[in-house]
Amino acid sequence: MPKWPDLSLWADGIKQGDRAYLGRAISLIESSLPKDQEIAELLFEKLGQVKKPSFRIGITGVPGAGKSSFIEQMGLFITQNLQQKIAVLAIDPSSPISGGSILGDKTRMNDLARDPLAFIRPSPSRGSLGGVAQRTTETIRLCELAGYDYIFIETVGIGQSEAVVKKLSDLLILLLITGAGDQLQGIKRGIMELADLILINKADGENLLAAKRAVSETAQAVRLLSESESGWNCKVTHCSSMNPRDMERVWMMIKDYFQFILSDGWLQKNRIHQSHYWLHTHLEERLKKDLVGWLKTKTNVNAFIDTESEILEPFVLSRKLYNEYKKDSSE
Ligand SMILES: Nc1nc2c(ncn2[C@@H]2O[C@H](COP(=O)(O)OP(=O)(O)OP(=O)(O)O)[C@@H](O)[C@H]2O)c(=O)[nH]1
Ligand SMILES: [Mg+2]
Repeated sequence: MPKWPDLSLWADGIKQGDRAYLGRAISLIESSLPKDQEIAELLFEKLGQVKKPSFRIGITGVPGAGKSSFIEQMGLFITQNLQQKIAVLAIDPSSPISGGSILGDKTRMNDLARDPLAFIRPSPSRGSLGGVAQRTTETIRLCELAGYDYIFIETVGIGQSEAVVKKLSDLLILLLITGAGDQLQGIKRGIMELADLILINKADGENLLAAKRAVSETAQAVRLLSESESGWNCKVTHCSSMNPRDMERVWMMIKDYFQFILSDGWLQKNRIHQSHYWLHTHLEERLKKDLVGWLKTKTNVNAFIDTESEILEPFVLSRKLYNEYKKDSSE
């Protein structure tokens, strides 16, 4: 990466939809080097506001539920039938080392990756869930500035990332498969409350009947849940990524949902809520970094702990240290 890139060139490239510039800008965002962060901030200033409306779709479900396959087929449906652009991102809270399986061996989204209207970005490979998700908010914005109409965000791993992806998306789709085991029931309930659309997936071949049965059971369970903030009633249907007709049918449901949240103003309202949430998260992160950095410079902290005759309550000790930190920062 050049020391100080020509940001006007980068900004123009991104706005013209140049995927190479987009990729480079995302790497900049994901970098934890202070210098890169500074450049990224300047780049955002140059880029200005997103002009084109976009839709953000989170996809969650147990490992192997068929998320990547669904995104690929739905993505191809959108690019081929609607000639609109789609970007695919991933959130991976679970494996900072291996990264997500969005580009795993099983499903590389080969066909979609070759589509000039699609952009696929593997999951960020580093950091905490909060940190990764924060970068994802900026990555989404970059994709929108580059003119992508639909942004798909695939979660990798289950149990931690759904609440975060909910905060990143306008629509959350949950993929379930029949016979996935009862141990998931507890988790499922919590996630079902967040979902706007539930797909009983892999509804093909011998599995079709069982999937259709699961649709009515799940629809009953959903009716018992409390009403969503948007006022939308979660819909349940069966789906197979191997069946192009299912893509069309599910697409119509996605469209209905967006029409609903656009007409009652929820899309905008929710995005404002989400921005507030991420603003707070960014501020907390900055403060935390600052405080942790300060603590590292305080070689006497351990001595401070050791010299106390009694072990101090962490609560009390943290207050003492925090006061000292505030005193140091105001000097
Ligand atoms: N029969 C059938 N198989 C499917 C369908 N969708 C996906 N699969 C298969 O299920 C396996 C997992 O699919 P993926 O799309 O990788 O699932 P995923 O949820 O993205 O998996 P992870 O990212 O590893 O959590 C692959 O072998 C797919 O070929 C479907 O609609 N029907
Ligand atoms: Mg996947």
